[in-house]
Amino acid sequence: MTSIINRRRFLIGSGAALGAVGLTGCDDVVQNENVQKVLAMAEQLTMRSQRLLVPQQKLAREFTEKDISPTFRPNGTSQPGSEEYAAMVENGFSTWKLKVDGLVNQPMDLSLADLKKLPSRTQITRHDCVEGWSAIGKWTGVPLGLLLRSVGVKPGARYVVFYCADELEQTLDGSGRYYESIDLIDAFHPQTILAYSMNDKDLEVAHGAPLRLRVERHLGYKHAKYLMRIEVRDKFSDIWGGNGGFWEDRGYEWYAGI
Ligand SMILES: Nc1nc2c(c(=O)[nH]1)N[C@H]1C(S)=C(S)[C@@H](COP(=O)(O)O)O[C@H]1N2
Ligand SMILES: [Mo]
Repeated sequence: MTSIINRRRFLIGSGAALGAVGLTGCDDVVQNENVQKVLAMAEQLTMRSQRLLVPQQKLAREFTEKDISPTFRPNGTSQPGSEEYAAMVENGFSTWKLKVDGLVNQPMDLSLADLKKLPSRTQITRHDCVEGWSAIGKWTGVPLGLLLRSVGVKPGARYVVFYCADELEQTLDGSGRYYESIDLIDAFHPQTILAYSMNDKDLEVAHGAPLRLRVERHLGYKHAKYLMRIEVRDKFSDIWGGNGGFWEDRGYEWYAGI
């Protein structure tokens, strides 16, 4: 057990360091504050370099088209309640932007159209909810590692925090808003994607439109829906309950590996 944890720590360290090294050749581009240039840069990054960055990561099992579940039940929030979200549904998410900030060299706001221009990955995987149900779905989206290397992860970064549009619990201080976090190992895992499509269609509201996380070697609650912001951080102990996620603040394990 100890050796697994140590190896994980070691990989987190080297992942961040390599991320920073990978950046140096592209400084000119990231200084430019031009989303299009960063997108172009992302396109040059290949899955091969991603594999070199964090080698030896086990893949979650992938299935075939015929395995796709005829019904995939929505869970947790199936319709965020805010007026802001309703307005975005109304305009087809044309005003939605994903904020990417924190310990990155080039913070930015990306539209859905921007994200769809990036290289994508499609995977058919099984979603396992801790409540005891599973379903197989087909997901398409942007590999998170590719996005992170495009914006450039700063040394000292260890986690990626995902902020969502929905409040699962109504509170006065806003602590009922859904959020999640993963470490850089999982962030750079080849099957960790920001999915905008499910079963060959635009992601439905019930499943997290316009963008949700797929982090395939983890239980369902890590797969944050309704993404609004991604923040790269050195810790998460200073966010809300300090445990790294909505359900983690209510007693669930932070590391929900399967
Ligand atoms: N923003 C947000 N993300 C969320 C949840 C939620 O309530 N809000 N529920 C989680 C849980 S417990 C599960 S099992 C999955 C369900 O995904 P689905 O609705 O596509 O089935 O989303 C996860 N991500
Ligand atoms: Mo779940």
